[in-house]
Amino acid sequence: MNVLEPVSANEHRGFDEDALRIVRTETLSVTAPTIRAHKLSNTEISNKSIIVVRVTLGNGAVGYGEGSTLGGPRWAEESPESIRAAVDKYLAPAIFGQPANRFEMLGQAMGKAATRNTAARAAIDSALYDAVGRSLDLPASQLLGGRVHDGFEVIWALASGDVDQEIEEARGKFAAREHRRFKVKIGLSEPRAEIQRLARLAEALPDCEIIVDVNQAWTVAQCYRWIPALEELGIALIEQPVASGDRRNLARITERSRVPVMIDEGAFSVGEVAEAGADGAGTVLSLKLVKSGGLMELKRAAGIASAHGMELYGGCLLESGIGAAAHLAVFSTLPKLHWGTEHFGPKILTRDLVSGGLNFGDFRVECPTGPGLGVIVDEDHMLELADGGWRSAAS
Ligand code: MUC
Ligand code: MG
Repeated sequence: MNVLEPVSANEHRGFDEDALRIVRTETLSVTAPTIRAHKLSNTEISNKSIIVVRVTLGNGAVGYGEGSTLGGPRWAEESPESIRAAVDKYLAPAIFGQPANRFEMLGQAMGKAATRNTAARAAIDSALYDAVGRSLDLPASQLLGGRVHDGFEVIWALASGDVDQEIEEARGKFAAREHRRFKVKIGLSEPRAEIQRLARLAEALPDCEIIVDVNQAWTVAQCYRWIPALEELGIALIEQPVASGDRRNLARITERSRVPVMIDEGAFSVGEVAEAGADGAGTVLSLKLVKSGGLMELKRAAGIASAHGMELYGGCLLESGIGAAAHLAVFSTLPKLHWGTEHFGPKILTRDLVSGGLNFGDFRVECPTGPGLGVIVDEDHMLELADGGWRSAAS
């Protein structure tokens, strides 16, 4: 079907839903090395574990999705092993044989088959949008409401913990016009030492914006004591300072802080986002597929947060180009993404899993415009990094 050919009044082309039925779902476990150690308050990685999902439709179209984790089941409950098991054993069988274009219906079926397991569900959902988009010759963003934005300013994370290395890295990124906004991962050592590290960074990077991610490492008392110092340094945003389950205290901290506070690990489901919004637990929400469990659901989370007056931030979990493209498809359709995005993941890998379709430059990442997720997946490279080959899910 040529979508550019005009259709006369009353003519109905439709499309063959039968051809879009899911005939196969496979998983591949990939370990992709990173260019340097990436340290968070609760984990450190030098290799990124990724579960790639490949869905094949009756018409032969293939779509890819990515299940992301950081350091096993540490950033959240899911691990590469649990994602693969959930896809193979529960999620893929729940949607086998169904028309892949019924995204909402399949999302419901997956939600019934597995509670939470949002990274696994998002990986399949991304693959469905990719395969259906390729079948209809439409970008996934078109299936999500159509593009509002062509690209976004992209943030880079400084996370080696070695301030001299971080200054050199950031200066290099700035000079190359790749990044001028930096997220510093803190909570690695005592707050006083972190403030000194941040002061060095702020002094060395006068034309850059700095935000911090505490990844739940601070107590409420530490927040009260040290957030004023962050404010003095001109830090633009504080991400998830306290434990994810402690939304009440996050609300108290948000109320007291003059620096905006972002909720990340503390709000996964739309219900949690609604509660955070109603309680004032953060004035910014980090949007992530691993939290929402699907592309449309991510869009819903954005809508609910916006209705509560929260600003939106395009979060990541260091996804490769596959996962980054899935996020950008959604982000591109949002009325506003106030803080831009941090999808630097493809560039922290020594080599991305995609060989084309995703372009970075001039401090921005452009949203892919090709069919499906719009990226060219490098299967050969993925297989080189894979632990075994593709595994077929139960049907
Ligand atoms: C997180 O908590 O935001 C995203 C970027 C990064 O450096 O860590 C992740 C996880
Ligand atoms: Mg975070």
